[in-house]
Amino acid sequence: MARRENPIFVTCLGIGITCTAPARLCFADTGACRPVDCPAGALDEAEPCGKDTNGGCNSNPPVFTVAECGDTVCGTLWIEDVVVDTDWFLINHGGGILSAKLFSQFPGTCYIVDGIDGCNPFPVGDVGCSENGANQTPAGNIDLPAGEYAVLVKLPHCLFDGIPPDVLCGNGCNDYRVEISCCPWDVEPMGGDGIVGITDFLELLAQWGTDPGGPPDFDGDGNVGIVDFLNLLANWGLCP
Ligand SMILES: [Ca+2]
Ligand SMILES: [Ca+2]
Ligand SMILES: [Ca+2]
Ligand SMILES: [Ca+2]
Repeated sequence: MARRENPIFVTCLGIGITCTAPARLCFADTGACRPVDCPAGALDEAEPCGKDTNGGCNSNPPVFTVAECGDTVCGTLWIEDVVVDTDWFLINHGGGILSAKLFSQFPGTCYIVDGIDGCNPFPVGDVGCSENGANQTPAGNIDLPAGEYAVLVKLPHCLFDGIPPDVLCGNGCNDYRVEISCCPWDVEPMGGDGIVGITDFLELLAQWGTDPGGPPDFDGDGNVGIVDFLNLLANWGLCP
């Protein structure tokens, strides 16, 4: 259980991170949170709102929800009084690209975390951001050696500055979905189908010349172009 005033990964990991998420809840802007779809076959976080049974390196002893590449996980995140929920999904990664895409009702952040063995955690790759039910930036998207990593979902540090809005359970703004992928070229259909093929190529064409803030801008240069096309071609076929 992480305490708001000194939670290991709530303060440390958030410092210096700029998400476009406003420092208040989405429903403060719109009057209602946009729903987040949870597709059939998704993994349930198996942690009721108000509990923290997968607090990872914020818990003693550390405790994780086990997930794997290709999993979509549906869960909730909450704050109450001085306690904040952090959700840690343990991935036994076979090596290669690892990324996670968060879709949350609240302004949320997502990280690929290394140093899980012994719990000296540090983030690797890009910081993922999400709000109003939409993904802004995928987390990680980085080539990693085989080993244990965690996908961490938490509220951004900006929520702890000024007046912290309580993401109380039952306010209808707690839901999220996180898509864990070791195959960023598999962008279509949503969540991937395990194959890099023609539909993924068509999606790349549809986004040609744009900056989607993630795949299919595979090299992260802020533009979908020829390098991304060659990247996709090089990974044509079944996902690893
Ligand atoms: Ca949770
Ligand atoms: Ca948790
Ligand atoms: Ca595909
Ligand atoms: Ca690019």
